[in-house]
Amino acid sequence: IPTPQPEDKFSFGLWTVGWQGVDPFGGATRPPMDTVHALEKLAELGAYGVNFHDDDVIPFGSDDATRDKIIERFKKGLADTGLAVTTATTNLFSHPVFKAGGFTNNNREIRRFAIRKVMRNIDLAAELGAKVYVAWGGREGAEFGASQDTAVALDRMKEAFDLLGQYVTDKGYDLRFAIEPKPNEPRGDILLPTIGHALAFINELERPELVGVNPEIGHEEMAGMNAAAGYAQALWQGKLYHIDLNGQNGPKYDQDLRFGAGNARGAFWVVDTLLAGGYDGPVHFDYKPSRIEDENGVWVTAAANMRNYLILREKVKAFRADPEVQAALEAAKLPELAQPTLSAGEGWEQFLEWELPDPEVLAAQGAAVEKLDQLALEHLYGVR
Ligand code: GLT
Ligand code: MN
Ligand code: MN
Ligand code: MN
Repeated sequence: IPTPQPEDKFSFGLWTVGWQGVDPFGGATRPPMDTVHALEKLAELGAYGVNFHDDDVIPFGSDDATRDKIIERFKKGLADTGLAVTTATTNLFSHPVFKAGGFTNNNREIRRFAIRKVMRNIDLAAELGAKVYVAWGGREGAEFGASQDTAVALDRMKEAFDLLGQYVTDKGYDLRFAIEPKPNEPRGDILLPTIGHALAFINELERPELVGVNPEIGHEEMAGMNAAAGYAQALWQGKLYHIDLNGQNGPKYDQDLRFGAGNARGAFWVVDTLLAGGYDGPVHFDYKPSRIEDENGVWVTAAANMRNYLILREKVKAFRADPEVQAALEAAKLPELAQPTLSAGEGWEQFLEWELPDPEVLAAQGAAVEKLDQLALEHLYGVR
């Protein structure tokens, strides 16, 4: 198994390794982690870059002088470790002011406060060289039917993204937004719950080219969706601007397991999809080291994310290069799907002249996909 290289572009949210283990039933199980210490450890393990919320680096409410000092120290940490800032984002969910949302809060002052918080961190993100700005609207949702007017909330969501698109354009920042869908948690229901909702929303924006998606494997699986298929559609639409890799075991609370744990077969297909689709952005992990681990356990999981990606990448490449797999793909008619359904120059008139085949004969043919899937499993299980 190869070791992590800069060209692998592995990146981590600072909130991942820094997670203190607070859950709805218990408080922190680990002390706060110094950000520069996190940079040093991640660099040592072979990471390429980091992603951060404003509040991960600069505690909420810091005065300007404190903020400047913290940023200077953080920049020095980046320079000393050589880590890139691939991505940045805004915390619009922890402080109680955002308890009922940021961009779509019914309270106009809170909406205005939220957008200003984002603009301020966009300036820092651009200064640090981030190319992607993630927007996870975890508190943009509701638990009660009448408490949120979904259509009007979407108007406000659009207003926020249009304003931010105007802002980065006027400032000349080389920064694109990536909306992160999630079906629920912490809100009962969250706006833009799936990749599909987000892609459709983006089409309604003033500058759709500035906005793509940041799908998280676990969030798709929480909704019972096939994450790889979602990534594939985002790639097909030219909208996969960022990825949050992690692990999940089916539809339940957001587990944020290290990548490769949880649904391992789903992870295999996600890597296959990313390679096939030519995804070349940061390979970013968004997970939570188990709260029953100490700091040593944190670094075990950080390394394991990258190692599992590299293991799966080897397996996917071996699967695709296997002559038996290629024959099985042929037998399952994958190349035939790549042929347009109508022939060159064939319009509907000519098409109507085509003599219909016997559907009973067509129905009797097997799809030959079990063999193909078994070969994939055998690669994954390590016996081929
Ligand atoms: C938070 C959330 C993640 C998002 C992050 C970006 S923060 O941990 O659960 O899925 O990617 O705001
Ligand atoms: Mn998650
Ligand atoms: Mn998360
Ligand atoms: Mn995420």
